[in-house]
Amino acid sequence: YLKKPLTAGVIGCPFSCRRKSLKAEGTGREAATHALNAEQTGPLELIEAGLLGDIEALGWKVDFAGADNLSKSITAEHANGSDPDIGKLKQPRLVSQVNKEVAERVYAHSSKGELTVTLGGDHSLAMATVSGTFKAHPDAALIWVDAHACLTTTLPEQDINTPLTTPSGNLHGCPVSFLMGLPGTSKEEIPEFGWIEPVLKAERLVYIGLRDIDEGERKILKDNKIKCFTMHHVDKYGIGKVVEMALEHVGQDRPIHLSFDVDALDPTVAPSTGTAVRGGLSFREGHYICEGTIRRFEGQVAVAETGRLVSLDIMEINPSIAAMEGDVQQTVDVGRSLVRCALGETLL
Ligand code: EXY
Ligand code: MN
Ligand code: MN
Ligand code: MN
Repeated sequence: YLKKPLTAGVIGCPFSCRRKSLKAEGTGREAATHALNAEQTGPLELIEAGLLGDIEALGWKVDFAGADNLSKSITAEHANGSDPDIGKLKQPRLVSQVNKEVAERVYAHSSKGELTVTLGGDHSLAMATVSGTFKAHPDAALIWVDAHACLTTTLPEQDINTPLTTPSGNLHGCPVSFLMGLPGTSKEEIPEFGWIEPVLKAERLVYIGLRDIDEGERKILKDNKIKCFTMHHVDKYGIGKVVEMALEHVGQDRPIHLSFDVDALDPTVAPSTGTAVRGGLSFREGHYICEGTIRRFEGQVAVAETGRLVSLDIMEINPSIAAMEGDVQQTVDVGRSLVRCALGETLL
């Protein structure tokens, strides 16, 4: 699926779906974390820490157009507040426009046979990365590594949308619903997201790391028979078996899109993230998932057979969260090493 010489198409996407004025709205830690400029420095920190050099050192070429601040340019258009909520959805037009732009960039890299590496920014960006990747690889499978299912949606009742099943209305909790075209996300119900095609079938999706699931999401997971390996299964079977079963479930011979939310990792491993949940993946369990999604490379990566991993998202690194000295550095370093493992560092 990847053209030689193996090339990583890197997209820095400094974006947060959360309202800029959140700080004014709340006082708790949650309110203090997701200010609009919060995740925006995530990609910049990864690049400045040396991620591109990491990738080149593994024998990959890098195609990187710069971590420009997408949301600043588009936010300006909504500076006059012409982006009222839809149901409980916050900043829907901003989130939709940023994602539409990023989807085009992801498709541009993926259609050139590059492994697209998208650096978030928050997980609402998966509306872009999955749309762009699956347009280039319609037979792809999606491995969603996260503490959260990101499956909330609006539930149409009579002729009005009831508020989102999500307690927060934040679009970082909704991308999978839109990508699956679940009830409440159609062009007729939410035209602002009309550009998103329902490219994701339930049998092509598998979750690893879930441990914080809303009531509405639990119902959707069950009704759609979506395969989930929660932290219970990781404990029960071990990560090696879980990755094997996950790949078995979605099909061993299709391209893989790995969407990795660093909050899937235990907060002691990746502390600088906006919606941390205790009891997550260990450092090695997280890295094993990245290693497991690519074929074993013959010798040096540069002469490797074409890999199966075609798209990788590293999402929800939030450098504005630093409860302890060193948290940001630790989380950024984890992001870099996950990318290195996904590109074959530990497969000799
Ligand atoms: N389900 C909760 C909500 O919708 O607000 C929490 C979502 C967190 C989503 C983060 C990105 O993974
Ligand atoms: Mn977020
Ligand atoms: Mn997520
Ligand atoms: Mn999450």
